[in-house]
Amino acid sequence: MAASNLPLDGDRLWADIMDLAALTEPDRPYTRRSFTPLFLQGRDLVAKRFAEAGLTVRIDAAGNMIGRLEGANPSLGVIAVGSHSDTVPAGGRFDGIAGLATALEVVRALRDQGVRLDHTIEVVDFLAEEPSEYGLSCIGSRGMAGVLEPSMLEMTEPGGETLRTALRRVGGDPDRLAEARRSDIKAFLELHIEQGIVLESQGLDVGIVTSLVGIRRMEIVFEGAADHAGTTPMHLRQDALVAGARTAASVRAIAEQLAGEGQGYFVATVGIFNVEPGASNIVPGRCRLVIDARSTNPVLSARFVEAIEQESAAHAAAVRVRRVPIATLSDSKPVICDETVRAAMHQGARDLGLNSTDLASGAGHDAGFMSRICKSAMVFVPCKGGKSHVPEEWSDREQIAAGAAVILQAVKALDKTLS
Ligand code: HGY
Ligand code: MN
Ligand code: MN
Repeated sequence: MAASNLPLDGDRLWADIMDLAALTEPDRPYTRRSFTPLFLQGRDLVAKRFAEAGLTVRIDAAGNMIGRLEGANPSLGVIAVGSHSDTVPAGGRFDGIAGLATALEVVRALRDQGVRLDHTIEVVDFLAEEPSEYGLSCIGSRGMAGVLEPSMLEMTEPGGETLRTALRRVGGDPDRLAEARRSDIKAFLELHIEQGIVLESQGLDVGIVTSLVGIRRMEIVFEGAADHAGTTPMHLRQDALVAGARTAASVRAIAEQLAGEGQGYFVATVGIFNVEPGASNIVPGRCRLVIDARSTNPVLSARFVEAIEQESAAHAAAVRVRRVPIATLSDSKPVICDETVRAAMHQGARDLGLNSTDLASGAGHDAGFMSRICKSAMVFVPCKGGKSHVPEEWSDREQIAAGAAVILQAVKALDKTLS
């Protein structure tokens, strides 16, 4: 559908996305990691756009930036729309940002049409949706859902700063996290690029998300003995990297087996693999890996954890290194998206003459944590080649505008039906 026929300004929406994309580490596009000065620059830009759109702007105790426009009947509570402005390292311009810009455009379009909702509307830039340097993802939406636990605040980034300190740096307040938990939000809607190939390959305009996978992130550390690479005979080595590499191979093998059983979606990845001291002529004394395992079926996840426990211990013993007890960095359960919000999204697509389909999400999103406190659902738009978390990530202006219009239609409909 041409963006010109849509009830919002697709060019204005696109400009917000491109303006944020310009705020990247120059040598590693597109990178705007949470908690960094660049991230805060991005927030300043977004806060300005929020204010220009007539929103009052605040940072809640969990570090979320929230733009708010009171409704005609504030006692009805809040309809929230949003996503995240942080990126993965060398990621794309649309993951999170397209959803945040959409939320802002919804508010502007309502204003342009002279529509004042009965519900209050809030636009939310959730803090650190991507796995942060502290090891935790969805920090802000966990906070809004009341599950950002005190123990998580003690997680540290490689330089030793705690999440507690970092949260203060971005305007949050770790001592008042209880205030971040919301009970007045009636519905949450999020637009996101699909980060997969279904919509593009089937020529579909939007996907209405049915469920989100559960995600478990585990850290495994092997401690051996650093030694001279030239003078240490093979049988005397305690090479931590060998245990780590064999464990990474086990992750792949176990995941392929579980995925092939037809008992539900299962994937697992080793995306972080550190070796110390990290010199060509030193036998590695320490190896750290982080596993990201995802499934729609908790039984498969539990079987994966059990198998990795056993195989990583065996790999450590085989090369006489110690495996530190496996640390669970995070463990989010699978989420079923709300039927009422999904129906409003499908109806919005039909009203706009767009074709929509139901679609499960293999990616995690803030909408997952928001489902703990309100009716929550998502609209996916196609992304080129299904690629995401890479600089080539792309979605067309018209595709994003169409998805944003579905969100707009759904917000207007829910404003009437939720009350
Ligand atoms: O990793 C994810 O699933 C999301 O893109 N943060
Ligand atoms: Mn992402
Ligand atoms: Mn995202």
